[in-house]
Amino acid sequence: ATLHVKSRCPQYPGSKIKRLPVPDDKVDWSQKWPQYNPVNHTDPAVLKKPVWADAEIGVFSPKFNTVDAGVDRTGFEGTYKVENGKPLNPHGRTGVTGRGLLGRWGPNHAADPIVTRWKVDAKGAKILHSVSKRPILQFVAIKRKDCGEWAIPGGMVDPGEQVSLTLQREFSEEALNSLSVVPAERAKIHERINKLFKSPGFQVYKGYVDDPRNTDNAWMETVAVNFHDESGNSVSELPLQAGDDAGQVKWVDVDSSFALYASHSHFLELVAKERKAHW
Ligand code: RP5
Ligand code: MG
Ligand code: MG
Repeated sequence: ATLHVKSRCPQYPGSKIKRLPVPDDKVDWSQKWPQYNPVNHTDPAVLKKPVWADAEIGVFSPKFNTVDAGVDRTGFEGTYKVENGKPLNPHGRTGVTGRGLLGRWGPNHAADPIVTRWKVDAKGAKILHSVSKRPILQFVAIKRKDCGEWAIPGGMVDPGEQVSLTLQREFSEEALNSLSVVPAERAKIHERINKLFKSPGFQVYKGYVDDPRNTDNAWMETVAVNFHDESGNSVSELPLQAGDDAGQVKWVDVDSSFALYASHSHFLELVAKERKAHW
């Protein structure tokens, strides 16, 4: 696995907190660092104990590496260590302890729907990239309100929720603004995209996400799934409208030079390879 980088970003998001800088050779927990003294930070919004957040360790001792009271605390990359009652980030040090902006101790599970189509000309013919000579994929991207970065319209899996539902729900909320329409409209959106999301999709990735919110004790994990509109007549015909934690939404050409949030660029690279598209 590659070293996490965004999980060591100097400025912790949504705060004035600066992470303790962790050099590459000290990321792995197996490297001795007796003086390691990270900053402890849990966002006030998390400490307020909203439904999506755990309580502080001490008053609360969840069972890690298992499904505990409906909350999936298993890691996608195997058993993670727990030290002094707190789970340890399986990808190593981040320079911050506590949960930061994340609600759960240990893994915080998300799902990322990667909706794609081919870039076509006015006659409907695939456009080939001038350099790679490969057809160009486009995917639905949202601009995150929290950091202004472009991203896949993903979101957290609710306790007990099927990942297939999270994928469709988050796409509807963030890229189609389903939360802001009357129930009858929502049902229509649901009906229109059901067909695309009913297909099993291509599972692109399942594991750790190098997310800037990660800490030594809390981190993001995701299942990224590609839903491809081959003929360009299903989702492609729906009007995109940003909603919930998305500020903007648009079709973006899949290309290695387009910067994306967390490890999302890596997921798109896997999609491009699979579909023999330009990268
Ligand atoms: C990333 O955070 C995941 O890949 C997913 O896209 C996202 C989920 O968090 P929210 O969008 O709910 O903030 O790590
Ligand atoms: Mg969301
Ligand atoms: Mg989201």
